Amino acid sequence: MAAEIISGTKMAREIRGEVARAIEEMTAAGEQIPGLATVLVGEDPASQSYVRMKNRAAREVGIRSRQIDLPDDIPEEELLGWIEGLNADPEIHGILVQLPLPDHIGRGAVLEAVHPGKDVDGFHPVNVGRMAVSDPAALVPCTPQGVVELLVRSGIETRGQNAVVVGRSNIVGRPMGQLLLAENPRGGDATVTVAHLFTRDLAEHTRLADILVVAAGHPGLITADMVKPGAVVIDVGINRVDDSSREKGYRLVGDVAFDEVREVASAITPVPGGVGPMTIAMLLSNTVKAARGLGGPLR
Ligand code: NAD
Ligand code: L34
Repeated sequence: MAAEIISGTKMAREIRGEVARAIEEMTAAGEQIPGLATVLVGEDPASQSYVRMKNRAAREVGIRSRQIDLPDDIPEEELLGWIEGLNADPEIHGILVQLPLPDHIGRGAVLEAVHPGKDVDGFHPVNVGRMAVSDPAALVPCTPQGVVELLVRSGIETRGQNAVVVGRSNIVGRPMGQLLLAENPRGGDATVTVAHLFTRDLAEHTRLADILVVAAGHPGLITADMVKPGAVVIDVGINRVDDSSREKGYRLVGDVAFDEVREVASAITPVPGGVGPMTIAMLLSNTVKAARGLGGPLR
């Protein structure tokens, strides 16, 4: 049995249409046009490309977006000054500081400097805490929120299912586990295991998964023998592997050995075209939520 391939590209397009309509309604009602600021420190090519895609997607749905490019050697204090300026700017409702940051900059200090009501990445401790207690005012990190949307809109039941998340980062794995665990019939109510680098026997856990979400950053980590027949497999990983047959010299692959796992799973997301586009769609949706004053203490 070959798995159904869940298209994140197609679903993200639908969500972007919904966001565009919501913005039309807001502006027709005389509300403010949502504004997003993306902050990019340094010149990492992957980060540049993601930030460019985010700004383009924002403009396409009618969000006013502003990209702030800062040099790699910017002092932390100066970066914090930029964030303070954006916090105070009434035209900016969402602020995103692209990660990773250079080593000399304290990531915690930067993420805490963003006003929680403008924190469209959901990385501020206030939003992390709000999400942990299922407060509807939480701004929720885009990637795990995108995975929940993928599951729900594909009609995949999470309630009572065994969900296994591979990876425990603050950006993906940990919030993913919390969303699946939340008391929520919409993408929650699962029995959750979060595995990581120190998990003794990874396959022992993944084989129990009805829903397997993989965010490890390790190409080919999940092979067919690690997947229960009929499981739903969501591949968050984005890895560049050398490929001289491509113009760019590389291609993108996930963390799942796609060709073999699709033979045992009931549904699977591809890379590219899976979770990535959903991350961007959720950023747009979070920006509208923030502009409506529904996120954090601005509510
Ligand atoms: P990270 O490096 O911060 O975290 C990786 C996690 O995986 C860690 O918790 C680690 O313990 C675990 N891990 C690593 N190797 C493992 C192994 N062999 N067995 C078990 N656990 C292991 O990375 P991240 O920021 O969470 O990103 C993970 C992957 O997802 C990367 O490929 C990244 O590019 C991708 N990503 C994709 C999107 C998207 O929108 N699709 C968004 C963010 C990250
Ligand atoms: N602050 N930093 C912050 N927020 C984030 O949410 C991110 N991330 C990760 C890196 N740093 C961040 C992203 O947005 C990774 N990430 C991301 C977003 C989108 C895509 C990939 C990663 C994406 O759309 N990927 C496309 C392929 C794009 C290509 O061809 O290069 C896909 O189809 O998967």
